[in-house]
Amino acid sequence: MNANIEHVIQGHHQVIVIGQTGMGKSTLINTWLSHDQERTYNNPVIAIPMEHYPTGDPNFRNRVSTENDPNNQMSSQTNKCSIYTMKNIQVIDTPGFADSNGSDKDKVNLKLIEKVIMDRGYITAVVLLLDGTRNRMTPQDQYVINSVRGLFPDKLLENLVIVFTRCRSRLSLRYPLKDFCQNVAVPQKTLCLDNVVLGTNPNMWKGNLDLERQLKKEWKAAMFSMAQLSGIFDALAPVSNNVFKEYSEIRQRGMAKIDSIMTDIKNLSQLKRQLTAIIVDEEAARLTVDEYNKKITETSVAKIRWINDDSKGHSTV
Ligand SMILES: Nc1nc2c(ncn2[C@@H]2O[C@H](COP(=O)(O)OP(=O)(O)OP(=O)(O)O)[C@@H](O)[C@H]2O)c(=O)[nH]1
Ligand SMILES: [Mg+2]
Repeated sequence: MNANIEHVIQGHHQVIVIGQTGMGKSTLINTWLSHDQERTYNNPVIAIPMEHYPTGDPNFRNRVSTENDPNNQMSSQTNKCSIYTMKNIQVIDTPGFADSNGSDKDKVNLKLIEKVIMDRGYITAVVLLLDGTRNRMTPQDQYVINSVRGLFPDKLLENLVIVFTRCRSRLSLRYPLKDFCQNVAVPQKTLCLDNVVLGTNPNMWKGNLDLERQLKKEWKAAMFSMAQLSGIFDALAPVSNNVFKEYSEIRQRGMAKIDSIMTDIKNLSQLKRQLTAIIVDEEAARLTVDEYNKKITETSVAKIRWINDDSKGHSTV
């Protein structure tokens, strides 16, 4: 435990779960709570309502969650940070990045995540969810990664844990982890999890012995992953929100500098536009003068010719 953080509750970890929308954050938390409560596949904890389990159990929630309609898969299901309590872990569910509601919504969500970290006092780890079946970083992944880098100080990224969802084991892991380590941070731990049980309609398997046998296996694998996940945090030093505050201030100062540079650039562009307009005017004026001079010359020539025509005997003109 970090001695600088006075308000760390001994042995109590605070973990924030982040990731692109639809990556499985809420499903992971329900599975995690089920592991904590030693539940079976046919009696899971549903703290966060989901498509096939629309009724949430409020006993596991520290704060009122405002999940959207679980049947609407088009928009982010989680639009608020909610805290769920286990025996020695508090886990914070967050709204998904690259939200299908648009980037303005993302900015609001980033503020929500920032606020919840400030309010919590310290964070033990960041659990980032990525789709383990993807064999390359998508632009949306890149967007999530940039957001994570922008939001979290390096100190917090030292306590990064990646859960690869839709991926039962390392054998099916396709994600370019090397790229991730080079571009973002080296995670403390990576885990694979294919959370199919809570994603399947119970009406589909209830009473079907063969399917139930398969689900039991899937559940066992998921519970194993959850045990591994819960065991990671004791080895990590929690990061105080002071680090976050400092980083936030540095970021704000940086943003203010960028703003001022942008204003300078804007003023310079305006100046350039004005100069261009002056040059164009000047060229137009010069053209007019040139045209005028040309006209005068042509007129003079015409006049000279006229003199020439009427002055027989002159040889010079
Ligand atoms: N096959 C499979 N499906 C999953 C897994 N995790 C989640 N899903 C499904 O993916 C969908 C979205 O899961 P959620 O847990 O709501 O995702 P989320 O990250 O909380 O999404 P937002 O709240 O919108 O940010 C659901 O239909 C889940 O059943 C997984 O590991 N494997
Ligand atoms: Mg969610």
